[in-house]
Amino acid sequence: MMLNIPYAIGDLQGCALSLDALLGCPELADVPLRFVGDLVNRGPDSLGTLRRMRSLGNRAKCVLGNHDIHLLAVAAGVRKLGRRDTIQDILGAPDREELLDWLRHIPLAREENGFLLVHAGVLPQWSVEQTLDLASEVEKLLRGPNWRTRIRDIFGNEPVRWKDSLKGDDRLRVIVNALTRLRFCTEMGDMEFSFSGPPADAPVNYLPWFDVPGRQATDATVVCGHWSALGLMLRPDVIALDTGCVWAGQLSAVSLDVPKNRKLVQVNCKEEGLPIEAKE
Ligand SMILES: [Mn+2]
Repeated sequence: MMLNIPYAIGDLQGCALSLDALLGCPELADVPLRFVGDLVNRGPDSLGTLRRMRSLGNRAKCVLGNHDIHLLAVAAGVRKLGRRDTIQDILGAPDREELLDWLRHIPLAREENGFLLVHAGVLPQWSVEQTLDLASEVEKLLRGPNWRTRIRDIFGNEPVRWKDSLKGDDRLRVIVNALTRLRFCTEMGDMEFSFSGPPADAPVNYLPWFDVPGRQATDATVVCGHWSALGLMLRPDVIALDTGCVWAGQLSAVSLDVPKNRKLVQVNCKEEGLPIEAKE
């Protein structure tokens, strides 16, 4: 029997109809599925998306995105709903607690066959091994008995620079921010969170995290989403998959194979009435 190669899928953000359409493509029949996070928010059906994801069982494996962690924090009562949030349906659902428990057990990084999945990025100082170890420090907090109070402490933009000697909440905040929010950093790895535009418009002295010279985690291909203004990027060392489905773009899937054999499958957004290219 042929082993099916997994497909990695970009940011869903509550676009359940687009997920249905993508999973209906013949190339994706019976293949393992890997999701780069931001399953919920901004789109019209966050609840339906989470229920579908959970029902995929072991066929689908994910990493957490910033919107997924925001949902957990709102549910825990430590963050307020934003004006543009569309996660209220989950908060009021009869199966809310099962969905939240399922969500908070999803890791922030996964390694599989030479691919490293994260939602946003990997700091230039981090190896693949260190990235997985650091992710597990946050996973422990989210899976722990006090997650509802502790999750408050992993929000915030500071500190912007990683040091191995960081301790406590500062340490966890840098880990969460790199893995779930990073787009641009300096050559020293200082992170920037205010600008979400394309690489060509990078703020002075900042560059995309994956273009920092001497980046350590190059023995795996990093697979990520989070950056719709970057869009689809297929390089030997990085696969970026956020093609702005929730901004009336596409939902994209790429087979996790050697570069020359990678297959791309895309569906146009199936959701009605979404703002076009209102990128964030
Ligand atoms: Mn994101």
